[in-house]
Amino acid sequence: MTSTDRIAEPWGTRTPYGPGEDWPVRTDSFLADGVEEGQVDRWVQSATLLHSNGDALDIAVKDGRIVGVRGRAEDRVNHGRLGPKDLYGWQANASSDRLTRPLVRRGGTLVETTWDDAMDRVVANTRRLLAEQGGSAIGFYTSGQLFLEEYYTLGVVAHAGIGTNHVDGNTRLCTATAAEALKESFGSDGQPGSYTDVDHADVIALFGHNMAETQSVLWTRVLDRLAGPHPPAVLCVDPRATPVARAATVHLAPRPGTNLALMNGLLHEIVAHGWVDQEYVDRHTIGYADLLRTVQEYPPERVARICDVPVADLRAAARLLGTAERLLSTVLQGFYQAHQATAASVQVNNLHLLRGMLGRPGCGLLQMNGQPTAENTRECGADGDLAGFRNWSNKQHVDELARVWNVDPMSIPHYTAPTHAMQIMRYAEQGSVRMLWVQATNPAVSLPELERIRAILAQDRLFLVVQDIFLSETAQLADVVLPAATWGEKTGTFTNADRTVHLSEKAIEPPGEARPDLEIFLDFARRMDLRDKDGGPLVRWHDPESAFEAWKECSRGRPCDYTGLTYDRLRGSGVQWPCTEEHPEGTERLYADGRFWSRGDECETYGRDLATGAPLDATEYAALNPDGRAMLKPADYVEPHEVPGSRYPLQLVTGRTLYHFHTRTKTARAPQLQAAAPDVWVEVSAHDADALGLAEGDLAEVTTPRGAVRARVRVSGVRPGVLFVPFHYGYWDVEDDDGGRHRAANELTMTAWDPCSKQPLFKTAAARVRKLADADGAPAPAPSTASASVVPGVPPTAGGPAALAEERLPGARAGSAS
Ligand SMILES: Nc1nc2c(c(=O)[nH]1)N[C@H]1C(S)=C(S)[C@@H](COP(=O)(O)OP(=O)(O)OC[C@H]3O[C@@H](n4cnc5c(=O)[nH]c(N)nc54)[C@H](O)[C@@H]3O)O[C@H]1N2
Ligand SMILES: Nc1nc2c(c(=O)[nH]1)N[C@H]1C(S)=C(S)[C@@H](COP(=O)(O)OP(=O)(O)OC[C@H]3O[C@@H](n4cnc5c(=O)[nH]c(N)nc54)[C@H](O)[C@@H]3O)O[C@H]1N2
Ligand SMILES: [Mo]
Repeated sequence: MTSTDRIAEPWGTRTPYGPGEDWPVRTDSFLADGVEEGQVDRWVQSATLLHSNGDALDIAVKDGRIVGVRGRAEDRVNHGRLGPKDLYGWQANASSDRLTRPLVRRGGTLVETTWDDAMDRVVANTRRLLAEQGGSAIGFYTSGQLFLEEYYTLGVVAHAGIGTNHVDGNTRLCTATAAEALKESFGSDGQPGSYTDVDHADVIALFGHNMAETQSVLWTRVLDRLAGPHPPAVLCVDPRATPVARAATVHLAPRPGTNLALMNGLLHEIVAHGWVDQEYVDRHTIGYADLLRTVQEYPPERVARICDVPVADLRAAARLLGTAERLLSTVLQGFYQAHQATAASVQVNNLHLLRGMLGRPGCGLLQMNGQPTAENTRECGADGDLAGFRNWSNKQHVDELARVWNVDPMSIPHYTAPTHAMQIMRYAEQGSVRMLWVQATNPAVSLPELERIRAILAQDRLFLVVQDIFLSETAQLADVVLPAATWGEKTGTFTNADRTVHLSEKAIEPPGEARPDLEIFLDFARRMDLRDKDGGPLVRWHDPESAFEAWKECSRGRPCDYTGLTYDRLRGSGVQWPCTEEHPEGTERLYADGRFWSRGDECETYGRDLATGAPLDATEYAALNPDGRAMLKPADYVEPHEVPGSRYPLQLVTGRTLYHFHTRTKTARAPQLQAAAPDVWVEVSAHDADALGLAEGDLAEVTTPRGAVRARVRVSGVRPGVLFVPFHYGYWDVEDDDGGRHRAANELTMTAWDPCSKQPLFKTAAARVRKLADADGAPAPAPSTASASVVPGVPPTAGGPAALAEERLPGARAGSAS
């Protein structure tokens, strides 16, 4: 065993391997100070929850408390490895400020109450609003961080029980574009690729994805390939000097908001050089001629001007993609949180279709997920879509779902597309949504234009229910707060970005009266006395395993078929769906046979016009794609909503750092993680810092037309003309003159979204920055990852003795000293 400071060395020790070889095992663990592995009472199977990678781990339990975690060597996803958030993040569970009793607002303040009182209020308001206005008065805003069983139950309750179309998740901010891009190209959601594609690829391309910081164990796999024989070439498309960019063979740092132009330029070169797999295109796709017409307009010189990248780099990137034998691509928020999100992400699908790079080892396409369980939100229809990737505008699909739920098809709202989260907020603002039930998400920090969001959530006329584990910024605005149990305290399954399903078992009791989210939903259904069409209970299950069994029936015959899985089967390694009687081992890659879920009677959607988002109907779709092929859909580039001008001369992008998760309710309560990135910062390029008289550590103010944020200046490798602010810092943990309301990146972002996926734009806004005060002798509180200072002498981030974690390398004996 080796002890490593995993704050300083987030990816740990290299275990190099070559193409087609198995990724070696390396077992990572971190236990509370003074606890030895031999003293642990029990190890309880689970997987990581602070990103979408689904790294399997065991939770160490001693005296009824969580005392640490250890990666599961036998799991297909991580082969034992864990990242920094996984190693240290579990400490938040035991935080002394967990919510332990329900709260209700009395005379303006939140006071403790009983479950009966809290739930009675929720039920009374639901009944009153149903009587006065019907289901459209009630909205549900859920998460990508609950378990499959919870989403499925919520979906049934909200759609068939309450009968509202206003159901969405924070997945709208996260992977709505992944889902939409997959639907547009392949007819249905469902991730084509597999993480094992890293083992085989000769080119790995990351589009707007800082994998090193956001799926750090997957990046470890890439690093191990890079350290081994015949390493893959890496293409990075990101305006910042991320760790991915530093490892890249070619790094394109485009002007933010120009992804579609860039992709069209790359496809132009692929076509012009004859790098198209014409046989694949002819047999399996439609739309080639249209695509050709569009990309013809994007020669490299034009694209280089739009994106402001060197034309030679653009050509080099196209050559990598065009000559790859096994191309693995990943796409994430640099593409998804932008104004032409779906259109740009679809071009990555087009790249794989043109090159015939699907369904073979190494030829992977990962329209990534971000949150641990976002995949399940989508599958179960807790994002508003119909459960099992069913098409709300296809009567047969609605009828089928109604049969599974034993309800009248008319009781499942499907008269129009499900209301997306930003529209639910708009209805709440206008007053037609009068009750909003928020679970496991913190919109008062994570939605754009926070001043507006706070005003909406704080309205007297809106009955706000918040189900959380801490008194988040959102919970502080609630009328009723329901204390939830979380990971480690409840059982359930969840599915990662490569369709691997993991079981996470309860390890310890939740604190106080906190209850699993599933129990809260079941209790609500019982108290509401929700019934099916024969008068039986609408929700016929009573615990996680029976909920899973019910979901299996709903998934039967659909792309995300879980019928071959059981809880018992998941004790061991995770398994990739579809998993059926015919494919009991699960399915590594989708579309290996060139068959897509895109026939009119199968597809999840009839698709949209990529430019306007206008939906197609069944007839138009049938004419477009009669044989159920993959669809090559082109789109023209248009400028972002806000472009720099004289008042706001810069572009602001927001995003993440390695050590924090979202609004930090968990990671700020893990001392090693909080110390690594204790406060907000703004990244400025050396060029702009010079021009604006800013230096490392100065206090600055970033302003957009929506608001202002005060942050220390980090002079980083970000593209000139671009500012970066992490969105992790809300105000629950600051006490100052304005309650910390100058810290959140979303004070700056705008109310606007992609026309197809309805995903908000977090990555392009016009901004300016000015100095407020000189540095007080210290550098900015920013870590040395993508945010590393380019100023000499700024020390790299380290965790010290408190952050020493163990690594057990191949060949090392358990328990032996290093
Ligand atoms: N450490 C950590 N890991 C996480 C999370 C976390 O909070 N912290 N959250 C999880 C979740 S929910 C998600 S969704 C994922 C997100 O994971 P990522 O998408 O990797 O993270 P982001 O930092 O949001 O954005 C990625 C990159 O997009 C770049 N970018 C900005 N604008 C543009 C543009 O116009 N074009 C291009 N090509 N790139 C651009 C940014 O510079 C940034 O480096 O991470 C997951 N993993
Ligand atoms: N500016 C900007 N804004 C962004 C982004 C960006 O890149 N830039 N990214 C967007 C993306 S991709 C995402 S995913 C969102 C994330 O945004 P949020 O979902 O708002 O962020 P979290 O902090 O993860 O909020 C989860 C909440 O659930 C609570 N919680 C944790 N576990 C449980 C549980 O088991 N049960 C219950 N009931 N509650 C629980 C936590 O305490 C926390 O309050 O932010 C989006 N906003
Ligand atoms: Mo996300």
